[in-house]
Amino acid sequence: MSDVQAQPFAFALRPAQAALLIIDMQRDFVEPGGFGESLGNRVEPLQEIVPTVRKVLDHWRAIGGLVVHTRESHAPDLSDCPDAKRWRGNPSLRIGDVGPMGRVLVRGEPGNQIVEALAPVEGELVIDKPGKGAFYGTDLMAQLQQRGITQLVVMGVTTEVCVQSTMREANDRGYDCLLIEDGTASYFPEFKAATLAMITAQGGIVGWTCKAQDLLSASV
Ligand code: TIU
Repeated sequence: MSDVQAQPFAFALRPAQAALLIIDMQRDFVEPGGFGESLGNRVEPLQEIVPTVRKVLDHWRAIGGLVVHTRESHAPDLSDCPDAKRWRGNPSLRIGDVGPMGRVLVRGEPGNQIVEALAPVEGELVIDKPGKGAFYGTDLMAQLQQRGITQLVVMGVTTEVCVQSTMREANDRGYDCLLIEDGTASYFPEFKAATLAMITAQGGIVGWTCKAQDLLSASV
């Protein structure tokens, strides 16, 4: 056990029972020409966290911890994409449309791959998720239970959408979650700040947050 300096108070990390959960660091959101940009967003704030996510990923790999990557993705026939999700708003590219990186948010397409710097390696789990939360419509919980995981160290994008949804789902399922502040990003800096604040408010109502360096400095 190792105490990580965190908000709203120290996080008692048990590395053998903890997984590193990296949410949706896929080209669709992080690179120009993808779904994120089609919604009218600038992707630069998401690109900026890649080196920090990599640093924590390298550390986690070095200590032999379980790594779980997720991708927001749909089946090629879009059978797992509700009409409400596909037709909402007025994006320049809808889910399933062909864009510069193939079909948007469709499994197996180039844009659906995790960015090269963070690509999964053998032995790491990759969870394809049709929703914003990583537990909805996936076997994530069964995979974690099989491995005795009770704590999640969370990074990825976007802070207030898929990261927060996943942390809330995890919280309700009994997981302690520690979000790496500089390992998560939003297209809207003010939404990121608000999300970090609401996670740790009320005695950690959703979980904990800390800087990447706080995790790396904790002796494990
Ligand atoms: N649009 C946005 O901020 N996020 C998403 O659509 N998905 C994820 O957060 N992964």
